[in-house]
Amino acid sequence: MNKKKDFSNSKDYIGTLLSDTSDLQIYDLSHELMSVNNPIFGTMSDQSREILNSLVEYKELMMMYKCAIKEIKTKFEVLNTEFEIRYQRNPINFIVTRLKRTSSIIEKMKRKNIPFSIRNIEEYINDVAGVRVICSYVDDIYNIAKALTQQDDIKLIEEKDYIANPKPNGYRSLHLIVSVPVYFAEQKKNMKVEVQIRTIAMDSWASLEHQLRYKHQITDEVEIVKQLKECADLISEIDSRMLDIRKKIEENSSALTEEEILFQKLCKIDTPLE
Ligand code: 0O2
Repeated sequence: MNKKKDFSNSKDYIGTLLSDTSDLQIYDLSHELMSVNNPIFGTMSDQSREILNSLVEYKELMMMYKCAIKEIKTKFEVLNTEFEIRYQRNPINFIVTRLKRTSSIIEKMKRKNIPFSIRNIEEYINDVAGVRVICSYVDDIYNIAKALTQQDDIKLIEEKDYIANPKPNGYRSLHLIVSVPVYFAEQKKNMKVEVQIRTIAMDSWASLEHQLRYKHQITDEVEIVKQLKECADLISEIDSRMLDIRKKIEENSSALTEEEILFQKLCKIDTPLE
């Protein structure tokens, strides 16, 4: 519930703003401050007003990215449910989503020499909204990516195939930048989402390697980097062998008669849908 506060003087206002930076509160405060009936409105400098306006815009943009994440996540969940019934197995093991932290957005913009503004975030930072999809097998990655990008409300902006072309450190993953329309109460907005699709093994490798990137002054770093690269190559080998084995199992089951296949499908129909 929104609590009304007494902001009879501007120091209280700024103090509250700085000491309590919960998202919702900044949003409430900023809106309240902007209201023409608020006595403080007239006493504010143009600069303060501009800062607060930007805060409101920033929070609104993040809300929109959150909604875009929900749209993309739902699309993958729908595909997973369909594949489960159609092919009797789940191509997706799990999905993780994240909204990029403000500090990471600022850091990335600094690194790329992009001035910080709401418009520049939307235009140049493609991974504010992130959806990571973890699959069992390498062919699932491409099947699920194709099933998403061929949907007529999805626009593929960029594709980076780090599975076909791994990074020198061994990083493997399929990256897509897509745009998805999100319908709000008064507008439709096309929002960019970064989708990373990879196998369970590629994902556990990336998590370990990610730790290395954020730890500074590690002794034996050269050796660790070398070992990680070796692990990445082994993982790639294992992923491809596992896929071969699954295909062999499927080939064997395709020797079943039509009646046997129908019976298997009937058994599967009883599986409760989540
Ligand atoms: P975080 O913490 O995941 O947000 P671009 O966005 O195209 O301008 P960028 O960011 O280099 O440039 O794009 P790329 O190569 O597609 O990488 C984006 C994300 O992929 C990274 O986000 C990581 O999540 C992941 N990634 C890329 N390379 C590696 C790697 O070598 N190791 C690991 N563990 N992850 C990697 P962020 O912003 O770096 O970080």
